[in-house]
Amino acid sequence: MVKVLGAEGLCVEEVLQAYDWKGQIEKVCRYGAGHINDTFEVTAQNPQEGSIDYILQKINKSIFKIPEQVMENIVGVTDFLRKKIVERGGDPERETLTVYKTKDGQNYYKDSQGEYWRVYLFIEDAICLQSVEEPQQFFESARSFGSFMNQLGEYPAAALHETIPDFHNTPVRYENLMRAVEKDAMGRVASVEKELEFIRQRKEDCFYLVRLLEQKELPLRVTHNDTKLNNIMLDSKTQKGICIIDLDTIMPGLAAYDFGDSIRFGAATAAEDEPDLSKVHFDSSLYQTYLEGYLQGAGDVLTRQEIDSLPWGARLMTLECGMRFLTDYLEGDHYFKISRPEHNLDRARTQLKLVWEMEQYFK
Ligand code: ADP
Ligand code: GN1
Ligand code: MG
Repeated sequence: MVKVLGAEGLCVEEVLQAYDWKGQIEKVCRYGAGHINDTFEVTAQNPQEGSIDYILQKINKSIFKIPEQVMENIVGVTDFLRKKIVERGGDPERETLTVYKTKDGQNYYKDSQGEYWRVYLFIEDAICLQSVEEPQQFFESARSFGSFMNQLGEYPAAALHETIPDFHNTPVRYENLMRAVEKDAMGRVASVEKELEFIRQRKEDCFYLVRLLEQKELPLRVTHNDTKLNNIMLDSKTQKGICIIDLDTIMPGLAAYDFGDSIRFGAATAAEDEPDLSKVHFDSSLYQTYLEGYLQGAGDVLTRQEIDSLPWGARLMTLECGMRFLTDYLEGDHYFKISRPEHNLDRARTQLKLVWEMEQYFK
């Protein structure tokens, strides 16, 4: 009997049948700290090899409207990376995600409820951090994200589907928030006037990067777009970046988006959802550490203007994420997973506090 934990109402048993596992399935357990998909660790027992793990994920199709396109992007990019890893003598099963195919040779399984599932090989002997423990870890993650963008420089960007339109279009995120304020679906607007005022004062800032893009001052690149620290695995022994995961939002974007999103999450003294704001500060020393690692990893591809845009990436990705959390709070928490009533509000507040401190630092 397979032990299944945290999958009430989902067709896990049916999904398990769709795959040829390399052993007897023992356990399926909810896993990780992602805000979007439903992630499970599947443990199989093999008489020769012992325990073998897999990652099983139900794709969030209310967010990723065309899951087939998400999978096409992921398979395209990981196939491309796999070739490069093999050429340099690396281990492709640890250094990029491997989509494990169904019995029918498909990259995903659509269950009888219409939900989309995928399986990845589990990246073994690696850690996934929720916060920086040692600056060196942040440096290594920066190097990996920088070199990820560098390697994808030759990837045909036109082949990528836009899995979430306007994902990092900060003015659009601002407008979405204003629409949520107008609707006030949950009657929560009155309690967040202070936060809204802070954001309204920064309306003009929201346009900074999109304008430079429009004016062709900044080039579009193939970017990850969700570069927080728990979307990279570090080798348990060497602590070096081994594999970049969560490839759902790989799309054309700006280097400043990837850089900024890492800073927003990693260069902070407290968790993204810390309710006690007195604990939340921007850590400028971690910022400098990340900058150094990112520039090293990106190599010589970044233009002068791109390098100059990185601090704006940090400010705007943080402001944007704060606006997204606040929008979700006002709309009734339908986007980000929450585990307490004011979770999204706490998240929004940490982001806005970080923005304010970044502004003082980058003045
Ligand atoms: P979400 O989109 O919900 O953030 P992720 O793809 O980031 O989902 O996965 C959630 C978590 O699961 C990650 O933060 C990581 O801890 C773990 N994870 C995902 N893929 C793998 C993998 N191939 N090997 C090991 N752990 C993984
Ligand atoms: C989500 O999927 P996850 O948890 O890695 C979100 C990011 C946000 C982040 C905030 C597809 O990332 O954009 O920055 O939460 N991903 C999506 O923690 O919306
Ligand atoms: Mg994730």
